[in-house]
Parts: sequence; structure tokens; C-alpha cells
Amino acid sequence: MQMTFRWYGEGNDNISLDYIKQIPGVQGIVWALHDKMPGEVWEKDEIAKVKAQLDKYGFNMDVVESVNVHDDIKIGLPTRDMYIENYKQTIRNLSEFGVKVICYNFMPIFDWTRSNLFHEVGDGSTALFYEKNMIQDDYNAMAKYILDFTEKYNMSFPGWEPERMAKLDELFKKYEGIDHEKLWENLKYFLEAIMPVCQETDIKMAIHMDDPPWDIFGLPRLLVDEPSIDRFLKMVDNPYNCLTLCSGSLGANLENNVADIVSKHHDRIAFAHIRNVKHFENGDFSEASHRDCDGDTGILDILKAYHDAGWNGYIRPDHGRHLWGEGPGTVRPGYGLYDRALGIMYMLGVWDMLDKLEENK
Ligand code: DNO
Repeated sequence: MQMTFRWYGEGNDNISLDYIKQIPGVQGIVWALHDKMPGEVWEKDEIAKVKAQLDKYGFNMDVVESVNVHDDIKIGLPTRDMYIENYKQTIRNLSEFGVKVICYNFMPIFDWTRSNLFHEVGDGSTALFYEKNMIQDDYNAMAKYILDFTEKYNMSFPGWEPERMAKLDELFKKYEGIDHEKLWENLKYFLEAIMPVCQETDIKMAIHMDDPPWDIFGLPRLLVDEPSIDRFLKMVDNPYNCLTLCSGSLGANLENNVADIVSKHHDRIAFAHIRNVKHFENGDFSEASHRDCDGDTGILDILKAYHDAGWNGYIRPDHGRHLWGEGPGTVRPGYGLYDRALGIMYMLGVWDMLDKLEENK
């Protein structure tokens, strides 16, 4: 496996590359041009700037997270072809800088959804939290909570672009009639259109799991469990059509066994997100440290499944808790420095030990 760390870019992330360089084992930065709207072409000079910043530290830029997909593609509007052409151009431009994997998602309107971004965990730290009752029919309260937060702290979250969010009602109207089957069709159309460019440029498309893995606010969600992943991989059966297997997104449903999915589909997992989730009886869940026993996701089984498979894809710690003074205004929710660095040490500790045991067999 190849360890990476997500970084939001200069001026957009309080964590510096200097600090990231001090975390053992990090080879690459998971990056993006965060000021791009979905549908816009990423220009070479913009990509070159990031490359120069990463080169100084010897980090690779192999993984992009995310090149967001325009709503018109998800909805299947006639304008989708124009946005698909732009997407292809972005893939071609990225390939000139050695990019190998593009992480993206196909969730209608919202990316990840939570009801509390800094929930007290009980040990003095905070974490992202999902209160089931808060995320039912009315999207306005949840959207207002997130958007007020981003405005107050002068940041924007990927997938929560204020320009799009300002037109939420309109967006919901556009998605009327888009059920699961329509959305699957539109996903297939998109992938079949871009696969030849992926083959030509040797870039894998790695779809992120839906987070949480169920429909919200009446919007369909597709990548939610093993059968839907099977369907996705068969639907476009191409080695460049891959997964970003996010243990935390899938782990929000206790019925998902992420380690089993790893064993079954490791050859199509281009990128692994490792996140641990702790469940409560009423259906709420909180994010937790990466340590196996702090959550219910089965982190040890998952790492072992990757190791047993001899997997050599990209991996990163996903959401961590906010520790040691990190809080609103100092870090991006879920993306502090400390818990993700601890997560890396945990993962590398497990991995090194598995290597050693294999060596000594
Ligand atoms: C959450 C992330 C997601 C992910 C996108 C990929 O923190 O894992 O926002 O980047 O869904 O498109």
C-alpha cells in the first residue's frame, strides 16, 4: 500500500506541508483544485502550481480527491455532454502531471452529511456526528447548519459550494423523477463516455461510497453495500472503473462487512479511506479514532484483508477526531492534523507487523 494524506491546498488548509512531511510513511498528497466548480476544466498551469508545491517536499500527486461531477450529468440533462467533454479534458490535463487515480462521487446534491461537526466524544476531543432524527425530511435545517458554519469560519467544503447551495430548492426540483434506476443509467452513461480517455491516459476513476449509505431527503443513493458495489463493477466492467472504498461511509451501516468487500474486490479498489465509526442504539453514530476497539468498523480485519490480498493501492486516514486544541476555526471538520497522524501510525504499525509475520512464516 502507498500511504497518503489529504491536504486542502495553500491558503485553504491550516496544516502545512512541513508538518505533513514529519508524519512517518507519507508518500503522496491527496489534493484538488478546491476553487473549481463542478464542470469546469482544470487547467495545466493551475495543476502545475500544486505540483511545484508538492515537489519541494518530495510528495507525489498521484491521487486527486475530488474532481466533482456536475449535477447535469447526474440528472442526465442534454447539457451533460458538454460537461463530460470538460471532464475528459481535465483527465487529460491531470495525466500530464502523473496523476493515477481520480476520486469522485455520484451523490445527488449533497456530499457527506452530518448533523454536528464538533460533537463531544467524551475524552475532551470532538468528532463528526450523525443524529438520525435530524436528517429526515427537511434538508433546510441541515444545510443551514453546515452553511452557517462555513460562512462563519470562512471556508467552503468540497461538494458544498455556496453557489450551488444557494439554489437548493431549484436543485431539488431538477432532481425530481431521478430515482435509483435513472441515476444508475446516468452513472453508466458518464463512465462509458470517459473510460476510453482513462485507458488512454492510464488514470483510474475511483468512485467514493455514498455517505451515509442510504437515501437522504428523498434523494437516491447508489453505492451503499456489497450488492450495489457488485452491480457497479459489473455495469462497467473495465479495470479503470474502480472504487474509493471508504470504510467509514460503508461502516455507517452495521450490516456492511467492509473486510469481505476488500477480499472480494481488492483488484478494483484504487484508493482506500480508513475511518472508524461508533454506533449508538438509536441509530446515531459518531466518528472515532482509527483504533479498532474504539469503533465498530473492524479496522484490523480490513487492514488484514488488504494485506492478505497483497494490495498495493493508495490509502489514507480519513476523518479523525479534533484533538489538543483543534476546533472550529482552526481545522476543517474531520481533517485535523493529530488524529489523522495517529491513524497513520496505527495503520503502519499493523501493516509492519503483518509484513513481519509473513516474513517469519
Ligand atoms: C469526506 C470525503 C468525501 C469525498 C468525496 C469524494 O470527507 O471522504 O467528501 O471526498 O465524496 O468525491
